[in-house]
Amino acid sequence: MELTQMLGIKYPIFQGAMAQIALSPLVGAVSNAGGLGIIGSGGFSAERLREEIQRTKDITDKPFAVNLMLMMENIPELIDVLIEEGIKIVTTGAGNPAPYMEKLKAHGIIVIPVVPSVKIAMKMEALGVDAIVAEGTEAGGHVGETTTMALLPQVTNAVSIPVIGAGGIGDGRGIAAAFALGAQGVQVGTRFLTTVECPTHDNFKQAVLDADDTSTTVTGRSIGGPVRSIKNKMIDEYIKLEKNNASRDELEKLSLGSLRKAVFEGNMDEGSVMAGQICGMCNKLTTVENMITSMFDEAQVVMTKLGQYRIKEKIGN
Ligand code: TUI
Repeated sequence: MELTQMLGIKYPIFQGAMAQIALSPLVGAVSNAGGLGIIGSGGFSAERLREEIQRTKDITDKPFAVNLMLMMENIPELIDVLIEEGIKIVTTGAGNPAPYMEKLKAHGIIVIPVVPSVKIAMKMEALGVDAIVAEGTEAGGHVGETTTMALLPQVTNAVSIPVIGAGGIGDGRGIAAAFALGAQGVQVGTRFLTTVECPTHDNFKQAVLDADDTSTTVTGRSIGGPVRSIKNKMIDEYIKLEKNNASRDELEKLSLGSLRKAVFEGNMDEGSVMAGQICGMCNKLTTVENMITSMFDEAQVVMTKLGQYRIKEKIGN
């Protein structure tokens, strides 16, 4: 079945479930525009998740999903809430959803994990998930090692369920490229940071608008939690600590609460400004609807042009 049909959406685009950012204003706008809005529940209590689901329902009557950040300790409580609220699509990140599969499937929930490698993609397919988001290291936040360009064709070869490409996709060319590599859809995070509806502090949006292709870096590898974010004073200090073999405690002390500092307080020196490498191309503030429709319009133009490309003429044959 087509991915769009399976999920009841118009455009095969997921909005990345960015922690503290993917809240009802953004999620509702994406679903209203025909994409799949996804609530990021990272850092939420059960009651906070319920509130955000209800707020989203006030904005849209279209399908939307909830993402479970599996490093959280209260996943069972969050699952009870999303079942009670009638959520039908769940994406997962940063871990293995195996312990929760039986319950989610028993409630008819579509489960779509985000994976960073072929090995984990195959493990997820064997677990009975419905589709997979294959996320390359270009993405923001918690990332794997493999690039989207290398990951997507290998994952689409390895599994027979639908694959959604993620990491470094920010315009119609990126969508066309993901399709060329075998994906049925895309997940986009960073490009949504420069939309009117994105509920971050203006300083956060400005940092993404101002960033270039080399503005991000990955920290946290030394403690097994690699995270991509825009370089700033906090990241410089983090890198120094990592070079000096600082303990997990020291590193966590520096990054504790730093995402909230950036997202809500607009503190661009001490905050964690998670964003993907495509931030260098996110230099215009647009509405969510405009962004989604123009991305797919552009993808269609690119794909038509490529369809007319005659390789044999180019090589004089
Ligand atoms: O999860 C993400 N991106 C995230 S989560 C996040 S919240 C956070 N905040 C502060 C520090 C660290 C995290 C920010 N960004 N993307 C999806 C993703 N999932 N990337 C990689 C994975 C992943 C990794 C290992 C998925 C599965 C996995 O292992 C599964 C297994 O079988 O062990």
